[in-house]
Amino acid sequence: MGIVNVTPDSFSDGGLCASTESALRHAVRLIEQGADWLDIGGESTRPGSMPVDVEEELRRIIPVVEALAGMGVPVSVDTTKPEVMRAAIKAGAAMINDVNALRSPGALEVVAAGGAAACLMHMQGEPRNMQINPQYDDVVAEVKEFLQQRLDAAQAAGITRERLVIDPGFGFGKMQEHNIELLRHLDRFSDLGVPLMVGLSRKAMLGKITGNEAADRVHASVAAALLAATKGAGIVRVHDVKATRDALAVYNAVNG
Ligand code: 9MG
Repeated sequence: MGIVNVTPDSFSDGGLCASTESALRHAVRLIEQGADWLDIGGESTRPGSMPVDVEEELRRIIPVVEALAGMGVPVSVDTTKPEVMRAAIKAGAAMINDVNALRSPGALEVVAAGGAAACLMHMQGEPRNMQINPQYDDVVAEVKEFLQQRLDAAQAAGITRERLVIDPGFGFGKMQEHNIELLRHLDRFSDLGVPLMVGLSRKAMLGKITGNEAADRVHASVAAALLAATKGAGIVRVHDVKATRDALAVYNAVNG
């Protein structure tokens, strides 16, 4: 899944696709490089970021979603707001990627009625405060328990299991030791019985390991995506599609 942030302030590519035209140019490049999905976002979720209002988020993403869906590209929309989810599904989005796991009032109902798929991600806190002292006794067990509860809530609201994906939410209310522990034990999420998505691309976790700035984390990101794939991730959300595709091709040639 290739990332298209239609924002002025995302952590590793802020401003790259701030207009509809530049977002579409970038999106087409990612498809040519082998992305199966594009994830379109109009609000940054980086630590410390502030929310944008519904109108601004719609203004940023809807023209991009309409154009890509019109070309037959599978589009996911990264949003936590039910109003944006509804408009995105109407514009052709096939999946809602919600870092808040459809916890906003009305979100479950909008996705259930719209017939889209949903990625339910774990986050402790919210982007503006999530990195202030996050705490866990057993991070893997607690993240799993949360995701199981959200899967149950989604199904109770009428979103069938085949439409659901889970994500442990690397960097969302987690210290370095929590991120490492989650990646080490990623295979334990497979017993939740739905596809697993991960986002590790260019994240601070990789900067802490390598000492590199965000723009210089491509190699670490590819290594992390590959490691995640070997531990059961079926969808990797990445900035660097070509490099990730090549690494996965080598892996798949050997492991089928
Ligand atoms: C929007 N966004 C940023 N990081 C993410 C991650 O790790 N997973 C998902 N599902 N979305 C993310």
